[in-house]
Amino acid sequence: MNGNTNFRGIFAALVTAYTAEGKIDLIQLKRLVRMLIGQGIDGFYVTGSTAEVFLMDEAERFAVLDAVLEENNGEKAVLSHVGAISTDQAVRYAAYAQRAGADAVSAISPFYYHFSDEEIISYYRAIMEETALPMFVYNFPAFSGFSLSEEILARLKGCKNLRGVKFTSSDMFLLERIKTNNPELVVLNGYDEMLTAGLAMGADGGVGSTYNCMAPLIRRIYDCAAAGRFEEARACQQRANAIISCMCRHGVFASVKALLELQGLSFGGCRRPFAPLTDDARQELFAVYRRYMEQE
Ligand code: MN9
Repeated sequence: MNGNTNFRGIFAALVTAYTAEGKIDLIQLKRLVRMLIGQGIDGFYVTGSTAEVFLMDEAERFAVLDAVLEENNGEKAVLSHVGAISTDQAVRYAAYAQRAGADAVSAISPFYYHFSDEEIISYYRAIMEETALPMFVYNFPAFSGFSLSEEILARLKGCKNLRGVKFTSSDMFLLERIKTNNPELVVLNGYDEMLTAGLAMGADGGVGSTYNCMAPLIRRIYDCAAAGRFEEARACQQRANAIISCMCRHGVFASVKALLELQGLSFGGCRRPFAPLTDDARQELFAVYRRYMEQE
């Protein structure tokens, strides 16, 4: 462990780099980690949705985590996403993250089969009881089909390593209720386009895919909000959202990777069935990005 256990601030949900042959490119990934540290990121969220984790095999998952930990070298907090559809797999991934030296784990709820609340609670309990790392429950109803509630969270609080929630939902009322009623938990905002709103409602920071390619602007949003300067935070958010809106239209992860090209990194596209970006999309993204990031 790095000893980076504050977990507040802005965490890049790292994208995955591929070589021309479709293998994971750990050299480019490490370059991104180094670049983001230089741009003032507070930490990394590794092998999450943004990393296309469900299109990766187990060995790749572990190799990505190892590479990030190696490059990070204890400088920033590293949260390792260990979620899976199987409790046993998630426990195994969490055990690996602990051995490898991650600072915390996070897990999406098991999906696809519409597991009951009881089954989902037992999944989280198993991960927390069978590994020692702090846990961030990943609430992402739009993709997982499961929505965290205050009641379920209260039941998970019986586990001493529950540390917080990665909250990817636009239900700002629920975000506020969770933080206000559980001030000891760290709440990390998940939709980048709503970061200012999340921070205004009490979030301690954010995790985001778009942070990979616009960390300086996200840093300003966070710093302004932390200083209570919400007008300025909102102005930065409006610029970020002009870019995010274009990214959402063309596919967020492929767009992040294309925009990293502007910073000299070569990440390739996304794995199938994600579609490649068209040339028109790429040109539009570059133009919007240059227009709204140039003031940074
Ligand atoms: O980590 C990300 N969610 C996903 C959170 O990747 C599914 C967000 O950063 C979104 O990509 C972003 C765009 O909607 O807010």
